[in-house]
Amino acid sequence: MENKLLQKIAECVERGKVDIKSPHPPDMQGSEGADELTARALEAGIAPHEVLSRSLIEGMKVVGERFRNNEIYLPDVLMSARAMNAAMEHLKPHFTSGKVKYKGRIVLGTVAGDLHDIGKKIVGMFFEGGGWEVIDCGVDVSEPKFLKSIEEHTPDAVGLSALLTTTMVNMEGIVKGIKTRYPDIKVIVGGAPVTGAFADKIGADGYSPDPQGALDQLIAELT
Ligand code: B1M
Repeated sequence: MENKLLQKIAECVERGKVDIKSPHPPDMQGSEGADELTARALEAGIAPHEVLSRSLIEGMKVVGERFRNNEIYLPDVLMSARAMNAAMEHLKPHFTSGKVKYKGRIVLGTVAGDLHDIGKKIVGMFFEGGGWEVIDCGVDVSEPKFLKSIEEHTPDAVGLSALLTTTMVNMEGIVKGIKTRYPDIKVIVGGAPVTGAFADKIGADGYSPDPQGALDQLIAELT
């Protein structure tokens, strides 16, 4: 029953089925979507981490492969992103600790030119779950925007995300700008095309391919 439910949620992400009211895709009209099924999975006691990794991330992997192979197009990918976001709304409270005293503060953003925000939001959820205060600057965040947010919020760390090979190069200027003005602030980078070697080359303090690794690295850097 658990596997079946998780499989159904993954299918909703793959097909872009947001909720029961959503008319897309036509052959799934009237059936529950990522929204309702995720709520049901949590009610049934399935761990939020399981839903995230086995349904949402797995479903999105399939979407990426189909998009790369020209089997689906941008509007389909957008519907999948909506379905994933609807599911994530249910998971979010389970990842946040609810602690009043934060362990640290991080400014997060997807770098200039890049509109992908799902992975960055998940990173934010892990940090909140780890007791950090997260200031999410959103997507398409330029160096001046990061600097303004740092000035305003005085974080311990900044996290940069990029999903495109054409935008990860924008990380270099942003990292340099931050490190020049705020040498003590730790800067960590991530996102599918980013590698440890690239992070070293651009002068970032840390890199992780996944959210938990980013959290662990920052804790190690700051203690
Ligand atoms: Co785009 N897209 N997209 N897209 N999209 C990719 C990234 C792509 C790989 C698809 C493909 O071709 N197979 C490809 C990039 C190729 C490349 O550069 N190598 C691509 C392309 C080409 C494009 C456009 C250029 C398409 C076009 O217009 N022709 C365009 C660019 C728009 C722009 O940004 N300027 C575009 C647009 C979009 C949508 C808007 C439709 C939508 C985004 C919606 C949204 O985010 N709200 C979208 C989506 C959904 C994808 C795919 C299918 C899924 C991305 C995703 O959300 N993955 C993606 C293919 C894929 O990745 N399979 C693709 C799920 C998410 C949980 O994983 O984001 O990797 P991810 O995050 C992970 C880790 O990377 C890591 O942790 C996260 C959780 O596990 N991580 C960090 C991320 N940030 C981190 C930071 C850290 C640490 C870890 O520390 C700070």
